Amino acid sequence: MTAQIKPDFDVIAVGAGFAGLYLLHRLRGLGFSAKVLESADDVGGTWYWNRYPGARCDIQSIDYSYSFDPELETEWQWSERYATQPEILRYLEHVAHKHDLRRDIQFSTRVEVAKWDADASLWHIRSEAGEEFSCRFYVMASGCLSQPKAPEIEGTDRFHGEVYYTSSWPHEGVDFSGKRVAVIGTGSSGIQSIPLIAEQAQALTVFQRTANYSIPAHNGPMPTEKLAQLEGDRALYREAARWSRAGVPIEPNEEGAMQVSAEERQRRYEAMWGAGELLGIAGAFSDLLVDPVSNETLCEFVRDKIRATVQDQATAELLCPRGHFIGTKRPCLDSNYYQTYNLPHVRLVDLREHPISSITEQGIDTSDETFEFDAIVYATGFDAMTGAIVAVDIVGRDDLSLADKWANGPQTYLGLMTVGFPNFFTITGPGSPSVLSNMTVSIEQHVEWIGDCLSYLSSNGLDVIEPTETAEAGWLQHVNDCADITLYPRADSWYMGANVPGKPRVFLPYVGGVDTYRGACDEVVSRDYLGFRLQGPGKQQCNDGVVRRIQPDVALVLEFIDSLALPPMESLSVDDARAFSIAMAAERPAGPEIGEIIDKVLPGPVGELCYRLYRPDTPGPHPIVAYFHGGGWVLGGADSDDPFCRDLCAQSDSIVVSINYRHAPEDKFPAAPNDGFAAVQWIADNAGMLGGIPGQLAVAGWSAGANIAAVVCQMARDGGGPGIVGQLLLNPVTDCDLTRQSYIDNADGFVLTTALMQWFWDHYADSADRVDPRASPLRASDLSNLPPALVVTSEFDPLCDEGIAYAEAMSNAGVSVRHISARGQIHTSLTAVGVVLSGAPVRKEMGAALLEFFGTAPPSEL
Ligand code: N01
Repeated sequence: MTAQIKPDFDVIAVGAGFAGLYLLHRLRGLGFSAKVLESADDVGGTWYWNRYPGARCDIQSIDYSYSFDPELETEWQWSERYATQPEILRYLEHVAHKHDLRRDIQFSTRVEVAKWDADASLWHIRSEAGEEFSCRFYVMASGCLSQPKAPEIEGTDRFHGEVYYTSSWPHEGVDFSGKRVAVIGTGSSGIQSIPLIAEQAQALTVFQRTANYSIPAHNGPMPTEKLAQLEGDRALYREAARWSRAGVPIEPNEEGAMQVSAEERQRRYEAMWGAGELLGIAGAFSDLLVDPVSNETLCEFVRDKIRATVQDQATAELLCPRGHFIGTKRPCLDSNYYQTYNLPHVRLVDLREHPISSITEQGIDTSDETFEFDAIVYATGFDAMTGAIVAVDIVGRDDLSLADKWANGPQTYLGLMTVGFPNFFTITGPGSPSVLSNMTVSIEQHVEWIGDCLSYLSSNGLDVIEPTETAEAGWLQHVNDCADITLYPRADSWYMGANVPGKPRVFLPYVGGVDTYRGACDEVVSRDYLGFRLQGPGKQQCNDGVVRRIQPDVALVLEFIDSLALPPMESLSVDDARAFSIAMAAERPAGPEIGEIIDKVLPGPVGELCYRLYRPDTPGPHPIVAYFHGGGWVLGGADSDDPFCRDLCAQSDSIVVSINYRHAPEDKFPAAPNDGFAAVQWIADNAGMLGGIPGQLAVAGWSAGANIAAVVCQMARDGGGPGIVGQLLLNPVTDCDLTRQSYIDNADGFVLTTALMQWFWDHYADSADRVDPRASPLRASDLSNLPPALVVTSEFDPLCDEGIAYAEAMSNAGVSVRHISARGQIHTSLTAVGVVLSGAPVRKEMGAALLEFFGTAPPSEL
């Protein structure tokens, strides 16, 4: 495909808000010809349209500012901590004027169709008025919250009074003095406007469908401390924002809400309430957006504040949000919102109890009341993130329409591009941090990435770029992986598309963080535009692949471990390695509460063996799982696997007996399997005494422990018992061959390294012994008649291939085997209970498999 025809412009962008303005400036600077098409008659985007009373930013003004122009930084002074809409609009007008941007913006022009011309490698754009343009690259800089959603209320066109939408407020303003006013909707727009409308109106009735969490803004002059921080070193401050979690430089909190006392929690929440920072809400503790119990503590704190503010307790209760976790619908920042309900002329109507049946000529009818109004204000929100994009009929390769492609939810690579639509970019598109971040920081990042990309193409004789299917599917998976470990998907929010009837329910933005996201975008570039197909006259290049394959929480653990700059375990003495692993284990969350934990001893082949018994809190007797801990036959003990054993006990409603077999190098092979076999025999013989059900015995193990569990099954088969109903093998060591592909692919960087595995084997077994099936169970000449097995392998584990090989070999020998391949997990992550949340579904499946071994159906809540 070659570009023969010269288009009207290198780039056409839709929208003259924060994104379009900077894009235009940036592209000009890079030498591209660019045109912005804007439906309004001036610049401003969202700040042009949303002129309702009380409209302000809710990220502090100095953060909600461009950083690309150092001069602008000092010449523009914000008058308030949270700037009003008129001031932000003046700011954007100033930027447009200063950089002479208006000359390349065509106003009052709504784009209707954009069509890719594959033969000419360019986009044809048509406006509503029928005007046509062509361009090489087409960019939607149309904003995430710019396509108003229809109110979806019966009879909206019948009302004879005044009608206003917060999303397109009259420029001349509205005087509500002496009027009876209705406001429908209590999201950010409603919550910001209600106090000011109440100041004017003779009577105000607020129709609330879902109560929202809001905290006071404590607006005022710019805080001097914050200003000093910025002015101390502007470049440093802005760079810190670029590499922060949400686009504002705030130190992340590493502590969970339940890790501190109730008094300390209250103190932190009071501080958060006093600070008036939207990002401070979820930032009060590290786990508020992932842990329901922690989150509920903050929900209740806010409800108490509402009860303390609103005098009428019935109204206060209606204003108390329920049914969604704080932060999972976008929370609000307000000025006197709850106080407004103490005014005698303000009334709240709960639409859950009294739904609107119709808008009438005179007002609003609910299921049991008729209201008359002079004006109705709709603050009913937007078709967020995708609405404005698919509002244009965008047609890509092979006549593919974007609306069709995204019918089941948007698919993008990095939230920047989408397969089938070459040379088409979205700024802050779905799948990027966008609405979960300080928009200005995310906008600047996208503009700069796109500018750099176009420069790269032009300087390399390339003119077409499009992501690959692999890269896009991988990114979508990553976006979902990030969302799935949070509470976000549980809420009916616009983040989930749930506010628009018929819109697919998918999590739209990227919740992995601005910093992580920027890292991914940079990495894509540094790896020769990984996941993009680039073409030019007579040439093309493509380094296909997926930029983020590790589960996001596993990646955080790896980052943390990296930051400790530890010496490799295999460089330590055995004693030091043991001391280190004990110290690491002490830092973890404890795991779930269960009925009882007992430490005792049982007779081993050459002396007593310690065991730890975990009993569920349900009435017994229970089946028993004999468990063998991991640690390469050298490290570990009951403590090392304690959280995982608790979890296994809770998930499987079974007694777990964790056996502390003898360790190498003091006791080399075959001490461990001999101990394991003896212990399992003893447990089978003493099941009743342990509170177990005789005959209901399974074995389980992780890593070297799974090796012992597998070997015990073979020994029990060959030794005539005891009967074992199932084997759960998590990342098992099954063979001494360290040359399999997974040893090469995952040799380093995922905690268990190939070198460390070599170290374990060297301590455990002499070369001649390693091929013994009691060390390498995969080498057994007969794998038939073994208990049913669940084999779990982790994608980024040197042991992955030998686990799969064992599962296949058993299956080929007629054993009933299920294999779970844990995507994005490493050797140590599935046992990291309470840390690696993405492992929870696999842990649940392990519990369910044990129940199945015991012939018990998994409880429905599992
Ligand atoms: O819209 P929303 P918004 N009958 O969707 C209700 C940004 N923003 O314009 O929750 C009755 O949040 C709906 O009820 P429910 C910010 O990101 C920023 O307020 O669907 N009620 C909800 O209460 C924000 O999140 C600022 O049950 C109906 C409300 O209308 C986003 O824009 C300021 C209804 C809509 O709330 C959107 O905010 C303003 C119906 N048929 C906005 N349909 C800043 O401060 C909808 N509702 C920067």
